Parts: sequence; C-alpha cells; structure tokens
Amino acid sequence: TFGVALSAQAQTPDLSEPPAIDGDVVGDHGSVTIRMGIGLAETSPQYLSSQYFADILEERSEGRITVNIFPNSQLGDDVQMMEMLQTGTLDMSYPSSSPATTYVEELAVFDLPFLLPTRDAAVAVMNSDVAQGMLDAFDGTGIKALAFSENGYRQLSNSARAVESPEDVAGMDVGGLTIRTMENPVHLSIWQTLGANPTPMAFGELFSAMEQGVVDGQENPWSTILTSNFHEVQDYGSETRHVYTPFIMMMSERTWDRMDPEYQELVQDAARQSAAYEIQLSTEYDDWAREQLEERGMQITRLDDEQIAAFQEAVQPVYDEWAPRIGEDLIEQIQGIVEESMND
Ligand code: KDG
Repeated sequence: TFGVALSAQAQTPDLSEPPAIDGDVVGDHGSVTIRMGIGLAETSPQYLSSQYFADILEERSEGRITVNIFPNSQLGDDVQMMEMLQTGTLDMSYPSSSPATTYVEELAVFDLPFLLPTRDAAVAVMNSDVAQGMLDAFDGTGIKALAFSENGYRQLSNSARAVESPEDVAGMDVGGLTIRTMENPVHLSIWQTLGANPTPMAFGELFSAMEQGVVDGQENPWSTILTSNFHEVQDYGSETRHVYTPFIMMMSERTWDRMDPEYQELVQDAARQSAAYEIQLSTEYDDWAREQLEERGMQITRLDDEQIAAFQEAVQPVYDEWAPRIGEDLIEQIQGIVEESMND
C-alpha cells in the first residue's frame, strides 16, 4: 500500500552506491542457483550488500550463477539456517558471529563487552590473521565461512523506562528488565550480571514477543532496530555500544564442493567485496538510523564517558568468568590489534 511504500522509502539513508563490478567473466561451468537466507529486512545493509553479492555473481558469470535472497528470517533463524547449511538444505546464510560460537568457540571473543572501542579497531581485528583463522576453523563442520562483515554496535532498547545506568537495567525496586538476547552464553552472562532477566530467543520471534510484552527489550544496532520496526513497540533506547557483533557470510560445504574451482574463487571474491560494502553501508546507517528512530518517537539516551564506564565496570565479572574459557592469549592478541589500530 501507499503507506508501506512511503515508509520503506524513508528508511534508506543517502547511501553509497555499490562499487563498480570489476574482474573478468568466468568460464561456463554450468548453471548454479544459490538460495540465501538472512535474518534482516530488505532495507538493511545486510540485504543491500547481499543484493550486491548477487549482482557480482550474476554479472561475472553472465547470468549462470543466480542468488535468491530470502530476508526477514523467513527460512529460519541464525541457528536453524546454520543447521540447514550443514545438511545442504540451504546454500547460504549470514548470521551474527554470536550464535556461530557453537561451531567455532573462539568467535566468543567478539561477545566480550566493550572489547572493540572503535569501528576501525573492529575492522582491523576482522581483517587479521587471527580472524581468518576463525573462518578457516569452520572446515569440517559442513559450513564454509567466506567473510566477516558487521552487524555493528549493539544498543539497548526497551518499553519500560529510560536507561542511563546499570541500576536502571536492574530496576532496584521494580525488578530487572526482561531482555531478549541472542543464543549465546556470554550475552546471557552480560545481562544477568547487569541485573536483567535475559531470555535467549530467535530474532524472528522478537518483534511479536516485544509487542505482546513477553520481553521488555532487546539489544541490536540502530540500523536493525529501525529496519525491523522495533520502534513501534519500544519507546526507549540507550546508546550503550556494549558489544560489536560481526556478521559471517557462509555457504553450505555441499554447495561449495559442487561448484567448479573457478566459481568457488568468484564466490569467495564476491563475498569479500560485498562484505566490505556491507560495513560501509552499516557505518553510514549508524547515526542516521538513530536520528530516524528519534523522529519516529523513540526516546534515545546518549551516554557520556562516565556513564559508559559505569556499565564497563559493572560487566567486569563477565570477563572474570569468560576470559579463561575463551582464552587469555586470544584476548591479548585481539587487544594488541586494537591498540595498534588506535595508534595509527
Ligand atoms: O541474519 C542475521 C540476523 O538474523 C541476526 O543475526 C540479527 O543480531 C541479530 C540478532 O539479534 O539476532
């Protein structure tokens, strides 16, 4: 309808055009159709960059490789879609790294709160050999991990009250906020430590859970909150930036193994290029999406350094609990990359 078309239009900022598609046309190795399931909506950087991925493959294969994208968790949530990749019932997916820790435990390093203070630092980490090692570690799981991009900095939203401090999350007299988390134990630990009542839940069920009051709130980047229309059921937002979550572009190993090496190389190439474009779009969305949410009536609390520090201090027990399990060496390696990027 008219209203829908208007709001969809309003929900895309003035974004960079995708880079021109370069590289040679590949040889004819037959027709391939790739079904790709994603969690987010058609206006998200995730979808727009997946479309670019599809365009690269289509153009460089002269139409022999087709990618069909299924948005809005319509084929399942991140956990289910990764299982479908393993069995070969789905060709590609694009989950957050957090639910993928069941396959590659080291990915949990990204779930540690306040570890990656700037986007440059996060990108430096994702471009590092350490991160490439995490992608390679999927070998043998039935999943071929192709590239990191970003979901981005997660922010808290809820329907109950403005949150400026850990005490507001815990709610002292009134009780802790009920917060949906991703299916990931470090995230559970973060929200338990802050005094909330965390409930892991599939992303696709989240909107109605908030609408029906099953949970008070959730946490996701502003772009996701906007493009999934969470502001319709969430009055309050807080710019906590508590976790930077990567996305991982993934393919079923069965699909990968069926493709000619030249096609494989093209897919790998297109994944890297579209992942870089996704990070660019996601960056452009960040402040813009927050402003859009404010315009749509969400009351957003910016936190100053001191207020952020209070959250950081409050979640210290999460490090104490998880650092030994994730690996002190790995954490130090990541912190080294962060420091280097901050000194550049
Ligand atoms: O496709 C990715 C989304 O399904 C998911 O990762 C979004 O961050 C997300 C969440 O909160 O589940």
